[in-house]
Amino acid sequence: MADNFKVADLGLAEEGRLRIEWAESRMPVLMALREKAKKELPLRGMRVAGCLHVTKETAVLIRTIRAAGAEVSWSGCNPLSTNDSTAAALAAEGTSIYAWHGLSTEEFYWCIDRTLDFKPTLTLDDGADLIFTVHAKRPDLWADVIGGTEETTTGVKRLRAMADDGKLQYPVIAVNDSATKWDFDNVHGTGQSSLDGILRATSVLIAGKVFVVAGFGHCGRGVAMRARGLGGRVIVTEIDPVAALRATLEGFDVMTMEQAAKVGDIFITATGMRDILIGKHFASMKDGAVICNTGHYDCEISIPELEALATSWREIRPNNEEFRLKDGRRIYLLARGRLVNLAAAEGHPSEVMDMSFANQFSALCLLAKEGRNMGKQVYVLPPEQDQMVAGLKLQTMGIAIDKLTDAQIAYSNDYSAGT
Ligand code: XFA
Repeated sequence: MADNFKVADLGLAEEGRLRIEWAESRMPVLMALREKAKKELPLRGMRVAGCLHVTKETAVLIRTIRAAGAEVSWSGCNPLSTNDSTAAALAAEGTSIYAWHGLSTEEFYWCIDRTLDFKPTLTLDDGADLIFTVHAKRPDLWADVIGGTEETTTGVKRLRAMADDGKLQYPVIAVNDSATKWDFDNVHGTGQSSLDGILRATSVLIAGKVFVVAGFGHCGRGVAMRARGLGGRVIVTEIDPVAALRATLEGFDVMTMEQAAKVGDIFITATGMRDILIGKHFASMKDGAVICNTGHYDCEISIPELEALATSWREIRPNNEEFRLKDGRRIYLLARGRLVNLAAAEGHPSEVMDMSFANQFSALCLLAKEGRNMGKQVYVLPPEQDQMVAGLKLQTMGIAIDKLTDAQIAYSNDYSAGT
């Protein structure tokens, strides 16, 4: 076989193909863009290097990029997110892919280097590792790269800092900042997958339980909505008065964590801040309380303080650890305080990735067409792009919406009518 890939086991390709086909059946927007691209070949002649989680959903994106006429070289952006059967299926169908589950830091950079040897004209990132490598180690590639895209908030933040310092060598589109990406990702992706993780790790009934959500940002709001939908009695804790008022007017009980700690059955942190659940909270929780995190880091729950209070510990089920306190009360910690939706479930559903990746694909097409005329800055996709993605999603769901009439458009543009 060709030497343009390195994966764990090519024998897993058939299993991988089935996974990818299942995802394709859940990702109608990307599939519609693929059908159109097969005819128009918007990426003809492009060489796309990607560094993004090798999942079945990413495979649907890769197949779409290739169908649009580009050659592709890929590596994973996280050592633990690579699905080996997906990687095998991609290698077997001719994608130059360097990814396997559990690779070391050294191997991670080796894989990135291989995708850059392919001399890309476009780069696609999740966390900006590929762009950073191009900038730090491969000045020889700068002239050929037309542009890049970035999937995450963290990556976009770093790239904006680079652009501000005048260090960015080519235009980058912040796919993260499209409404049809982060809004649906955070609210609906995190909302459902977090409940999914809690259910897989505990199999408890949510109905009737007091369900405490720390943080009412997009993620917390998604979790609170889904917990309520399953019949939970949902409490929200916040530090921001506006978010707290929003939660209150949406009908949630708002109180301090100190108050909530005494009454909660299930706690989930979604704040992006440290020390949300700490010793004094554990000390007042009810027997049997379940605690978990779906925020950005694994420091939202203070595990050292929980361990300090516990007299014994055991793993009672996968992703579910029982801590017994001195007075006999038990607290159940899910997924060691890491993201419960990744560790105990399967992350965002394919339907959510469909929208993110439709934006990724459109951003690549825009760069292929216009990138040479764009400055060395961080750009966001225009609002029409969000409307196109949302419109396609609705269409594939069989949902029609109204259009403004000419008279209505004239009315909305008419400022002579006064108040
Ligand atoms: C793994 C993703 C990360 C998987 C893959 C396999 C499984 C679960 C790690 C990831 C991200 Cl850091 O994919 C998840 Cl069994 N995703 C994105 C994702 N989430 N992210 C929830 O699913 C968004 C995010 C996160 C975690 C933003 C900021 C910080 C952390 C890639 C992906 N997911 C779909 C997987 N469906 C099987 O393709």
